[in-house]
Amino acid sequence: MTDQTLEQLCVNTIRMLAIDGVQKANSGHPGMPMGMADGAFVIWTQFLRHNPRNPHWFNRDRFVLSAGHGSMLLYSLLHLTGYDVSLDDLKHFRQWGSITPGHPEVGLTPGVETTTGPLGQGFANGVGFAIAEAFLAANFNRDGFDVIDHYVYGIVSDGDLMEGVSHEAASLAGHLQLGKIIYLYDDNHISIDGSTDLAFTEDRMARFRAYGWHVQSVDGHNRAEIAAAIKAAQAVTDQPSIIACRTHIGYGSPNKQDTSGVHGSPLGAEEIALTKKALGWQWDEPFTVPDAAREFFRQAVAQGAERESVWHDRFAAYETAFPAEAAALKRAIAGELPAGWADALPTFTPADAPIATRSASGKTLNAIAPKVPNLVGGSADLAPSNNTWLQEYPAFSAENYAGRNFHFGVREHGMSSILNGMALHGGVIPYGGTFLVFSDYSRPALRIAAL
Ligand SMILES: Cc1ncc(C[n+]2csc(CCOP(=O)(O)OP(=O)(O)O)c2C)c(N)n1
Repeated sequence: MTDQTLEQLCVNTIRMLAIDGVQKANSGHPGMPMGMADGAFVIWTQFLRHNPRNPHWFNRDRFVLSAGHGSMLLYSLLHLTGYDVSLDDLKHFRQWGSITPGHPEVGLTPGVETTTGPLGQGFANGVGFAIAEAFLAANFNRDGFDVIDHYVYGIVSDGDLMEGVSHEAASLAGHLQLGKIIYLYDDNHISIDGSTDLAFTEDRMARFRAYGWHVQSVDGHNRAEIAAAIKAAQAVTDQPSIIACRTHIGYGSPNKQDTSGVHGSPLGAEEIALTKKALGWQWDEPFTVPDAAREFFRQAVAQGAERESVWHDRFAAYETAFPAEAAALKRAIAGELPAGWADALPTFTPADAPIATRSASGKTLNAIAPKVPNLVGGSADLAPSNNTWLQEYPAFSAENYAGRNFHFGVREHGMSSILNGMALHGGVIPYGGTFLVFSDYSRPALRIAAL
């Protein structure tokens, strides 16, 4: 088998697992996984540094499937690359009690980095991942010891880019020059109502250029082009990257490709048979994973173990050279608070003069800030009113990622979704503030955080 034929077999395996999962559940979204299988294959087999046997390895690259309805794409990749997601789990897609719900849920499925489904939020969560990475790298890395150094990859869809929260997060990410973000945009011209021409006609990539992003466009089914674009994106370190991949939703389905009909409905037995024929898929049995494809994907297990082990060696050398920093970083990663962190907490009693809750909050934040160095946060342009500013510390900015105070701008939904990403990344304890009346704009992210 040539490399190209093997790659094609692997990509079609992803497609077929998604088709079969949705067909068996009799609900779900096959179109997006079929269209983005090439792009996802390139990220997951050529770029993503992860360890399927330890989804919690701290320095792993993060992958965000912002278009969460394409969950079968992610579940197929998790299964194929060797996470604890079995073929049986794929067969129980969307079933009560399974680890493969309709949309990805963090904490339920190994390898799922964030809960997605409400479009746009995953985009912003990824910005939070990148901010946490930048903050930890700036504070803890030392010359020759890049112990924190990873990318944030993601797949974002038309729906993601239509939602306001992605506009807010993209604007801030460009301003902050977060170069570790690399998103593939599933530019398939289709959403639920039909063509994106019905409601989404601006020049999307010009918009991202204006935000300060590095922008490229490729044929989303040309894997060499996609890989070259990701390499080019990696080389640009002071701009987030978006790569518009012109894809065909439902790729391979003779009658449903390029239609909204394949977005959120099973293909049906007849169309599956036709699709198999069109893709040159020779197996009748659903959920078939050809041995050659499994073997190829499963290289991720040995590679992942090796990558994590190299990182542990680097961390051990760092610990010898910088014991205090290493101890603080380990504590931050473990989510532990330093001993005595509460000693400086102010007390408020009924005998005291009345105090506004935002003043009490500000006093408390500033009292514990020196003791808890990874406490970071800010406000949606209301820092002086909400008392979120940590007085003794600088701002987080493109010039200083070590700063602890965030200017989120007037972007409540973006701020809160970014905070969710920062919290999920780990290593930082994020907070955000606004007035209660404006917190309604944060509500979708608060709801997801509460879940
Ligand atoms: C906030 C939010 N609103 C509505 C939906 C329902 N919904 C799911 S997918 C989708 C749009 C699909 O278009 P696109 O993002 O281009 O995905 P594709 O059709 O390419 O799979 C919508 C409106 C949602 N998931 N989240």
